[in-house]
Amino acid sequence: MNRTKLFILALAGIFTMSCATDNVDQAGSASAETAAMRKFVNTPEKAVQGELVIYVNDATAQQLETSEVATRSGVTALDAVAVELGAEQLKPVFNLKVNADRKRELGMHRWYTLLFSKDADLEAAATALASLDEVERVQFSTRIEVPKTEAVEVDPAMFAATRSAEMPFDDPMLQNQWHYNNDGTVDFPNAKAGADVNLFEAWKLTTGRPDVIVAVVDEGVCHEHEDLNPNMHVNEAEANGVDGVDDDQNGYVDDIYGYNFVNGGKITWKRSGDSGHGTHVAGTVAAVNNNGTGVCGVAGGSGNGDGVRIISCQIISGGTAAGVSATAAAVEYAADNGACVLQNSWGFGAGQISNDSGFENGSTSVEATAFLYFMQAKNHPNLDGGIIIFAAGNDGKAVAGYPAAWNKLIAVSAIAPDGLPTYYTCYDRGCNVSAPGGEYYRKGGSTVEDGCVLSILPGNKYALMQGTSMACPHVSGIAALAISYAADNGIVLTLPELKDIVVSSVTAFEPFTGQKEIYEGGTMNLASYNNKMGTGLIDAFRALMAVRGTVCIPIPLGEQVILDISNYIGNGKGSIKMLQSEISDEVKEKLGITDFKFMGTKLVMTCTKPGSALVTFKYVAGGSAVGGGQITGGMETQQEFALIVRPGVKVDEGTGSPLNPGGWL
Ligand SMILES: [Ca+2]
Ligand SMILES: [Ca+2]
Ligand SMILES: [Ca+2]
Repeated sequence: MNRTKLFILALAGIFTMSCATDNVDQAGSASAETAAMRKFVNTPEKAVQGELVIYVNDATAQQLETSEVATRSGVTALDAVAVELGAEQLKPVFNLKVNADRKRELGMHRWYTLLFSKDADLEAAATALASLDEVERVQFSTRIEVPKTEAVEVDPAMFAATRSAEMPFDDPMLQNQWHYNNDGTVDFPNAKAGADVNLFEAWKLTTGRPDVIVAVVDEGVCHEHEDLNPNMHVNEAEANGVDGVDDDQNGYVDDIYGYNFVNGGKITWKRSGDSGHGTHVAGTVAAVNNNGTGVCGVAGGSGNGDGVRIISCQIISGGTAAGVSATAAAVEYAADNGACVLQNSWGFGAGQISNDSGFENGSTSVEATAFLYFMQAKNHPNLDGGIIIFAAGNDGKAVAGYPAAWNKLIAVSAIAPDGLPTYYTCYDRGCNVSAPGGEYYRKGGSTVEDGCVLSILPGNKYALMQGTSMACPHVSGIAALAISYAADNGIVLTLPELKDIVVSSVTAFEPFTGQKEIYEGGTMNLASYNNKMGTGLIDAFRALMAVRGTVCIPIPLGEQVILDISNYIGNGKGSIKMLQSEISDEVKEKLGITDFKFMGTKLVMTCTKPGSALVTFKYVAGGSAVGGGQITGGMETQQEFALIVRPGVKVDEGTGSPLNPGGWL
């Protein structure tokens, strides 16, 4: 009885098995292929031929490390596929000579680049690799977009002074850098005073520190430039070493001012096809201030060798961009060589990756791994990680490109001197904050460039450029200033705190309405940008106040305002009683304050000079403050505020109070 049953069961088993065997040739191989493709991190669109990045399992990684890294990996299955592809090289993406333990934790030792014949079918090769048990992920080496930038060189002698206002530093072209301080006189339609990053006020507190290193991931930075060279980070061992030798044994030959990840070796900027993009970007972060020469950088110091330092991580050369593994290695290099700010004006084409999970696919691509590593790097004692800033992209789309859009990075959109979105800027999804990126415009049939961002160009030149690429380094520079200011004041910031400071130290935009005429002809419908330019326009002074923990009170220039101090304390709804009805003569003089008067918690005054001042108000919090007379149970306390007087701050007509947030500052 039992035996029969068993027999039947066995027969049934055989029957089932034979059915499966009949179909294995078609469906089986198709499903194997589908399974293999699930290991793809991205699509082959715009991928470099003859190159794939693979993430192997741990056992294979160990085997690869112990064997000679060459065409023969020592892993039989991998070798078989490699031979079939005509593989030339299998090499680790990351440099395990430095910080190996931390890299192993992130699985960085498991990423390899396989170089093979450019004639091989890339997708077939990827499928063959992905079908191996040893390989957990396969990534196509997407080529990054080379920024299409047009630099318009300016003649320092001819670039005449247009502003009468006193400049904080003696650099002759600083007055033309409207993006730092805009008084509305730049030759641009509807140029708006205050459409800038409010840098002059920030410079009164800090101009940078040499121990803050900003890595510029871009074209090679021309470190010889007269107005940048003193602010370049120098690897002394290589600078005093032997050409062609890795003097400091960090895995990179001749990395004096950074490293060339496209061609290997020294930084270059003179190849045909180079645009000067990386040099221009670096100049905005750290051109040397107060040296009587050229322009200024956001964190370029005060002329005493005290600017932040630049490392060049070259991923574009002669108009050709590196693939993803070289770019990931460039980010790793920045982390391993002291950078705490990663400045990135590059990306993949907008729309190529559509969401965060697409970018993080399979818990991360090779470049996302590198970013995570950078964010963990503690290269400055006053910041517990590394901050990454990206240009949002110039496709004019309602989404930032990747990697910029990734939620762990800060993406920067661009405004023009009119304080409005530029015609090219990406906006909306993935865009976190705005900064001046400049814009061309047409006047009388010719192009006027004054609305662009002014910085340096290789060959001791100076030039105007536009783009989110130009907006981004303003934010990187301000992040560097914030770290500097924290260091000056003994404050240690966490990475989330610094990211919050960067995206919240802004002036909210007034509602955008109507149409704006644009350079390329036609108009842009401004309403579609409402609430989509990130949190607002970044403000350097506010960022420093945020580091300090001081509340900012924006005040319009030359207009009487009524400030209710209780609005700026706590949630603005508390019960307080002012114990102070004066501010110092020094502050009154600095801000040109007239008709000053306190009425309860309300301060009425007119400020006639632009600038900022710190004031401390004493008050009683809680208790029976209402109705005056005896105070019962309140706590005497005090709070510091920053009064910021600027043109263009909007005042509520009903109450006479500055609109904050939502007011233009
Ligand atoms: Ca070296
Ligand atoms: Ca050397
Ligand atoms: Ca200068």
